[in-house]
Amino acid sequence: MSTLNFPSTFHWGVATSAYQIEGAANEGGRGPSIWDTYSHTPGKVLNGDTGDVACDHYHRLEEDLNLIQSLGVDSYRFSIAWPRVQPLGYGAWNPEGLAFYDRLVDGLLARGIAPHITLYHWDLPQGLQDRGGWESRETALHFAEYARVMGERLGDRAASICTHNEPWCTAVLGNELGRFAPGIQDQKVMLRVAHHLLLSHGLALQAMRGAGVKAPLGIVLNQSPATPATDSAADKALAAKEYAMFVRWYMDPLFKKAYPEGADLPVCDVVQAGDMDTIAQPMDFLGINYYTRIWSSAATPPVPAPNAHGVSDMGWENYAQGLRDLLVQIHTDYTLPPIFITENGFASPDAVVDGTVADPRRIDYMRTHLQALLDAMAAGVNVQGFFYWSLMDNFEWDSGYDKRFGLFYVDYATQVRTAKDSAHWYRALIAQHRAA
Ligand code: IFM
Repeated sequence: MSTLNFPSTFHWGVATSAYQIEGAANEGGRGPSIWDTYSHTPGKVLNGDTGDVACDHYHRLEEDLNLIQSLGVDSYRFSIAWPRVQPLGYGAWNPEGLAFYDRLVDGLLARGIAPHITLYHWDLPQGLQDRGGWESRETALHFAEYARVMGERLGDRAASICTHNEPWCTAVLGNELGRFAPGIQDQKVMLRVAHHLLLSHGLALQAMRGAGVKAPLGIVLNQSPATPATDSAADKALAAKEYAMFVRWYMDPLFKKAYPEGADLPVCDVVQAGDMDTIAQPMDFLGINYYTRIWSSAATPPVPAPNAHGVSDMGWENYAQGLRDLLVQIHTDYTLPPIFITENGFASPDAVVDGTVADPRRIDYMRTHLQALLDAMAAGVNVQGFFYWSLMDNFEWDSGYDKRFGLFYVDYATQVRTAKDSAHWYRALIAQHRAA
């Protein structure tokens, strides 16, 4: 541990999202989201799991704030459930929902923890999906209004506000592959959704800045470098294409005002004059979520990834070097604001034995990824903080409760949280940096 020497100004945090932990799906005036609809559709989520109860965080707020504090982190990243504060996504606001996030933010501040807010972590109000969802330009306009209201309400107390978490997942997993809500399988819809997500980000930044919101504003993207499986021209071309579809499709509009060449995607038919200028608003920070790399093999059958450091319970290769490579690549390709690693984490089939949870592979994953982060910083990348995903085990989307990413084990039958060995390790690491 002592070899991980981060600057004293570095921020340490943990991350969650609303639908994955809050529960109380039908309480406190919350409206339905697309994830309520999707998870209640038979066959969509493993074991028929839903976020109805999840970690019951809505009712256990104080206990969970104490858990966060017990780690010694200075930062907590969470998302606001749009349908909890505005049940339909347009029209009336819900005072009870707004009050919940006031309590969350104030509870963090009272414990000396900086609130990092995500406005959209995939739980679109069903009322907006019924009007076309992100395929409709109207949704981007509603999002900007939602951002303005939340910015005015919480912006004075937030350490940062991010518009979207991982728009690639919303667009591709939700609207092209149909694996996530709303479960659409249509590439044209995916392209419209991706564009409206980016547009809504730009409109939201304009709206918040116009309203005088002082909190730093940005977006969170999931990114991976793409490694060609061999030196063949076909594998190299595939890697370039996959990187363009996954990373550049979002980065180029945000930082270069254009969609990239080489992504092998049809022209998006909803781009209007001025949109690319709107999207490319200056940002105060960029959040990067990193889990693994893309392994690009054009062969049939594909050349398997080496997986020298094993795979997580998600089947994702443990490849820490990819974090360094990715950061150095985007630092070279774009003029970037300060970066936060807004998610990085490892799923393993944990179990409580005699009151403890041994998770050495998660600790190894964290240690090697933090070392890779230091390597990127040594190469000149401006990274200001790290958020482990996730504070506690939670609803892992189409995998339901089957996958455990948490530093705290959650027994869903009793809602008892148990610190895993990784929680103790992270706490010690942070304490060591504070002491130094
Ligand atoms: O649980 C998710 C999170 O909601 C978004 N980023 C990836 C995590 C692990 O799959």
